Amino acid sequence: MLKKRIIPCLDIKNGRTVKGINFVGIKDAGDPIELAKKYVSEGADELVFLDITATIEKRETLVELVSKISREIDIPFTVGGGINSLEDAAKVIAAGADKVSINSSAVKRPELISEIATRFGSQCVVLAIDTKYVDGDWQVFINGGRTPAELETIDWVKMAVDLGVGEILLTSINNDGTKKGFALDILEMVSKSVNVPVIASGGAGSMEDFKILFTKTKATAGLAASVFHYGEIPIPKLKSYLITNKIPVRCK
Ligand code: 0VR
Repeated sequence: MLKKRIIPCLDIKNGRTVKGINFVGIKDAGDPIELAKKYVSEGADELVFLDITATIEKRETLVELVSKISREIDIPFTVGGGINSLEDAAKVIAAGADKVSINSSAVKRPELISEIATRFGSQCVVLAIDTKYVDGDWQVFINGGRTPAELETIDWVKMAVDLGVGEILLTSINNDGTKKGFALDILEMVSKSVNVPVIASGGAGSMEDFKILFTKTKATAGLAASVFHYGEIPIPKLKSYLITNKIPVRCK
């Protein structure tokens, strides 16, 4: 079985790592470069950097910070936030990102997925989807979780894979920051319906949440922010726990 990946996420606002709950109540969570170095030393499998204000403030992703972090790490590095064009993607990749994550811009212009995949390969294109359970359905939201896209999550996932996306990063807004566990139902539906890797995001609160994620869904990676930034779950301890529970992960 493919080894499962443990991925810390650095949500960035004004050059600092931040964290909130349900995408609001954003608080400082530390220096992104120090956190990136810590996660590499602890054995994180990948790192995700998400400039959460880029789309709203229409600012380009912080290329400078991307370049600094990419010099400090030797694990796959995905960068998202405010990537609105092939040119934005090229800039971020030139600065050291291995993959780009696109969210609002892909909903507004789906052909951007194919443009980046054609230029850099599908393995470079991560589609970030922020999903919220509303009126009995998992709906896609854009612009930092503020605007409903009038799109069902499962439909959008299938469309994106047909357009050449290489990986899905699915964040549940309902679960974000709550530490109540991942949104298993939508993650199971999505990971069963596509043949690209699905990264689960939003709600991780315990080591057991990761075990349940990997046993109940086909998600190939568990992403977390709160529990890692606040030191509640050390990555080495999580990986030993998963191995004890017969879940394959890479160990340093
Ligand atoms: P935890 O639940 O703390 O592990 O958070 C995982 C994940 O939800 C966050 O890293 C991040 O994707 C939340 N995203 C956004 C945002 C948070 C605030 C504002 C905007 C966004 O656009 O993704």
